Amino acid sequence: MKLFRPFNVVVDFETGDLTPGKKITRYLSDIQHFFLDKEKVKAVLAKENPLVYEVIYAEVPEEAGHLAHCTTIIYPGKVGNEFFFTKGHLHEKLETAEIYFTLKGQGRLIMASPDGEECEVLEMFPGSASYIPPCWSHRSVNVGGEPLIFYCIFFADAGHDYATIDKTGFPKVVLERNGEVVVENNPNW
Ligand code: S6P
Ligand code: ZN
Repeated sequence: MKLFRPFNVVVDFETGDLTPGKKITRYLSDIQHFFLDKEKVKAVLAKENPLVYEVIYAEVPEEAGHLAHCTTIIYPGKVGNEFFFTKGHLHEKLETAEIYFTLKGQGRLIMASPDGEECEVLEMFPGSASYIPPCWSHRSVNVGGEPLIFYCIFFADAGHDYATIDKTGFPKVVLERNGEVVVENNPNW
């Protein structure tokens, strides 16, 4: 049996950098179809294409038994009154759970059952360890004025199903109203 060697990565709690790691970037154009206000999205994109979030993965084989881990950095921003968020997904292996440990910033974690009948929204804040049980889709939202940074641990063979969320979005949206963070039903659900 070939042994996989133990290794460290180093996480910078201030910037979310994870070293050594592999970074992916998501710009507004990558997630534009999820935002409620299509005109506002168009107006922003006509001027710039802001970086919405980055994910930095430790390099672990995508095989059963391994634990994948990464940081996510969601930059502060809104389209209209809707806060920046991640695409969101289900795990292809539905029965795999995940943990998000928040290092910096303020957020909301929207989770839904596969049929969307059940939906829960947890607060994310420095020190919160949010448990995403098996079968819940998940999207995180930055509701603050600084980057939201969290560290995720999940089964390395979980896989990511983005297609379902692409079609449906999430049952709830997180908006700013009169300076307050509010969670409302998604009018397009
Ligand atoms: C992976 C885990 C996170 C997300 C990341 C970006 O299972 O839930 O690492 O991948 O927060 O979100 P998304 O929806 O673009 O993958
Ligand atoms: Zn996940």
